[in-house]
This record gives sequence, C-alpha cells and structure tokens, in this order.
Amino acid sequence: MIRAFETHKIRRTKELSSCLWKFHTVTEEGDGQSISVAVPGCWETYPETVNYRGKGSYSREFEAGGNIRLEFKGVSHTATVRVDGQQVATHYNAYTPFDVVMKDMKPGTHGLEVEADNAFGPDSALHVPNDYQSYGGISRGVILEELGDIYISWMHFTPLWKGSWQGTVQINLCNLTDRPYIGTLKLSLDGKEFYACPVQLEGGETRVVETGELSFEQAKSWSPEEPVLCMLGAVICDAGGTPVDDLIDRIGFREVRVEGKDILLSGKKLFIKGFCRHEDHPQFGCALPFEAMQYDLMVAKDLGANSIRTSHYPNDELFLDLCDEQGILVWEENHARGLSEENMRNPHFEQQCEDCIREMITAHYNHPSIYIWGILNECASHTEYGKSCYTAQYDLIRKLDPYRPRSSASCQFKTDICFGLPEVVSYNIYPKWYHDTPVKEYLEDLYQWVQTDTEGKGKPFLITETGAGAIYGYRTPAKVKWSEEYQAEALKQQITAVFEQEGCSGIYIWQFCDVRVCDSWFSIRPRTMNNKGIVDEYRRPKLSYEVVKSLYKSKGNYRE
Ligand code: ADA
Repeated sequence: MIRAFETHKIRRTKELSSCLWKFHTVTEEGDGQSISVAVPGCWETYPETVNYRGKGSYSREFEAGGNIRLEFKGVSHTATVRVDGQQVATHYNAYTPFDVVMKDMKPGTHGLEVEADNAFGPDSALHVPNDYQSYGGISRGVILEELGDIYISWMHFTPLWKGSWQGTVQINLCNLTDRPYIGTLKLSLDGKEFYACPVQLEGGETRVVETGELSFEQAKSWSPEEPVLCMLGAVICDAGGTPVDDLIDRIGFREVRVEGKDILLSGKKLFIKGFCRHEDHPQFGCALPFEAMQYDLMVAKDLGANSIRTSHYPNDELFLDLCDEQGILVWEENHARGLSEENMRNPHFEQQCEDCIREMITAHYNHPSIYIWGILNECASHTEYGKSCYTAQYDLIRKLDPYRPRSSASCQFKTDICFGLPEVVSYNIYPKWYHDTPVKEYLEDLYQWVQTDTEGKGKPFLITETGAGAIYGYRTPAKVKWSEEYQAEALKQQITAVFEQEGCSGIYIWQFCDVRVCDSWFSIRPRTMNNKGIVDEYRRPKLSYEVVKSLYKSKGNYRE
C-alpha cells in the first residue's frame, strides 16, 4: 500500500511492492544465496542478515512499454537502480522518494534490480552510526507508471485565509517529447471543476503553471478536532480535449502562522502534546506496514497526544496520510541527528541535506497535518560554521515553502547562536535523566536566558525532547534509573514543569517506543536499544503510560 487514497484515475499505475522480490547479499567474496522476501522490508528482519551491513540486491520483473516512470518511496540508504542490466538511477538517503523516467521502452517484460547499501563511510554524511538504526533494504513502496507525451510531476496547494478560504495551486508539467505540446489543464475540488487554462510547452520543457489566488468560499477548515480533507485533482487534456494525464492529492484548508510567542493554527494558539517517533519495529525494522503505523497513531491518541515529531528524518507518506486523516499535527524534519561541526564539514553534508530538504518538501507540501519544518536536530548550532549551515538550510526551506514556520531542536544549553534564524525556538532537555537540576528550575533558567540574551526573545518556545529511560518490566522499590517507576516519576515532573512554564507552546516526549540503535552505542544503551519509550518496542505500555495519559488528557489543543 503506497498511499491512503488513489492518486491517479487516468495515468496507468501499478504497485511493484506489496509482493515478493528476490534478494541476495552482495559482498567482495561474491553474492549470497538468493531468497524470496517481502518488499517493502529491511534485511535486518530476514533470519540470515539480522546484523548485515553492506550491499543487498533486490530484483523482480515488470511488464510495460513506452514512457515509463518508476518511483521509489524509500530505499535504505543508498540505491542503485538497474533496468535490463543498465544503471538508470542512483539515490542517497533512506527517507526521501526519488524517481526515474525512461522514454520509449520496448513493450514487454523487463528486469528491475535495486541494489541497496547501508554501509557507513566518508561518502555518507547523514547516515552515520547513531542512536537509531540505519536499516538496509527497499523500505518503502515502489510504483510503476506508464506516461504519455506529457505528465504532471507535482502539484502544490497553498491555503490562504482572507476572511474566507482562498488558495493557490502550482502544477509542474513535463513534456517528454521533443515537439511543442498544446493542451488544457483543468483543476477540480472534490470532483467539481474550478479552474482551466491552456498550456503550451516547448519540446522537452518542464514548467510550473501557477493559478494565482482563487476563492474557495465553501471550503471547511481542517483542524485536529475536525480534520476535513478535500480531493484536489489536476488533469491535462490534449488539443482534442482528451484527458491524457492526471494527479490527485488530498488537501486541507488551514493556516499556520506565528504571532508573538504563539503558533497559530487558523488563528488559534496551538498547544502541542506530542511524541518523538522513530520508524522502528522489531518485526518490520523501519518498514512499518499500514496496520502497524495506524496502531502507533491509535496508541498516541489514546495517550492524549495531538502531535508527532518525525525524529530525525522525513517519514513514509502513508504515515502522513494517516496523520492528515486523524488530525495529528506533524513536526517533520530533515535527516540529521547530533552532528558535530566536524561532521558538518564532511564535503557531502551540504548537498545531502539540500537534497533531503528539497525532496521532503516537494513530496510532502500538501499535507495539512505538517505545521512546521524542522532541521538539524542537535547539531552544531553553537559555532559560526554551524550557523552558516543552519542559515543555508533555513533559506532553502523558505524558498520551497514560504508559509510554514521553521525550527531546530537544540541541545546547546545557553550557547546556541542560531535563534535569530527560525520562527520557533526549540530545546531538547533531560533534567532528571542526564543531570539532576530540578526540572522547573532548569527550564525557567533556560527560558529566561532565551528571552534576555538571545535573538529567540519573543518567539514561540517548544520543548522538543524530554524523557527518561526504563527497561520494560524492570520494577523495583528502589525506583532507580532504568526502572519503570523512575521513568514514570521523571516524566510526571518534566511534563508538569513544561505545562506550567510561561511562554511555552508545548512538549514532545522522547520517545514514543523503544528503538534499536547502532551497535557502537551499546555501552550507554542497555539491550542496544534506546529505552526511553513510553511503550517498549512491541508497544507494550510501561508504568509511565498512565501518567502521561492523564497529564496529556488534562490539557486541550490550544493555549488559553
Ligand atoms: C537526544 C537526541 C535523540 C536521543 C536522545 C537520548 O536528545 O535528539 O535522538 O538520542 O537524545 O535518548 O538521549
């Protein structure tokens, strides 16, 4: 399953995932034994490759002809794609989609091979040994599409509140022929056509068509309480009026704006009660199926949460679809965790971050649930070089999306120099876990420093991580660290302090569930897992579950 709804009625598409592919490892000693595996999937979930790091080859055949587009929603973490033995694409980063268009293919059966590589090394600036697992494999869906002469590669909708709902649409068209193309573009909302314009493209041209501001006076607003969604359809018709290509996406009418110390959702002051969540599951690795994603959201909702932070990378779009449907606000972030200035000076860092941001925003722009873009979790926001990287990335986001607020989860206690750049100031804090300063005192002190000594003064302030570790089932009257009792008490104090902190727009608990981490983290991570989940890796609740639930449920979605 790729998306929660149909994205084409005219374009011929076929899912190449949700079935078995052939898989074997690729090493200098030769190829491993070929086995049948489910795609999407991660090889850490196959019996023989639980701890394998390196290259793996996935293959299958497909039938098609003419202009073909293959889209990969995520291959972890470097992909080389071959069709009929010829290399047609390469891509770095597990967490963003990429595609390849091949023109004039002979009708018939073709061989598809995807070689995935999850090795660490100097070429990989973002996938580094980290406090989560970089799995290997085709971890998200694969789609085959047959295109005509022209196709719509993306469509972005921006809702604008001007006393009633207005909006603009941008549609990116690609002419695959070397001849001029003349046709018509038509847009519809929930099946009703509201816009049409002639389109004319030169041979080989790719062009963005913009509608200008349009009125949607009847539109209902999207909100966490009433997540109303509409189907936006774009159709290209040829000169004779025959529909030749289409793209359908789901949108919501809502506006996110920052005013003083508040993040406003359609004019209301948001209060975030959230969880940081890794895509991780003992049975599926990072390739969670639809049912497991939905189960996580059901648990998060039961806990009283209204938001998920996609720490520390863009998520599977199916998960975002589910958040749109269920009114869960999303902090979506680019891929980076805990990189030092030295890491950020890796010659590939800038380009790999830029690609990730560009692919994330292009693909996810329309999701009403995404209320903020995050970048560079806990990186070097305390150095001048680091600041230059933050500046470049924030600028890029602004070019790609002028509307959503931006932020970074900082851990630079009283040394961050980047708060002048984003609209929202965010901190990760771990009092009662990594140090013993009383939570309230620590938070007040930090907040006062932001307000008096930094360019973050007067901006909204979020706690993007707080939490404590607990090994599932470890209970002891001594209530020591790693016990469920300790975690429950620590969270109680942390959440209460954040709720009481003046000027604070909300909290994300680190983290939703326990996750597997890279082996090199074993010494500070019992079980080689990050054990700060409110539920364990099997989603079994720890003692903190009821504590978090009663606190989260005691507060609404908005600040008074
Ligand atoms: C950091 C980091 C998380 C996780 C957490 C922890 O704040 O952003 O990825 O590593 O610490 O568990 O210590």
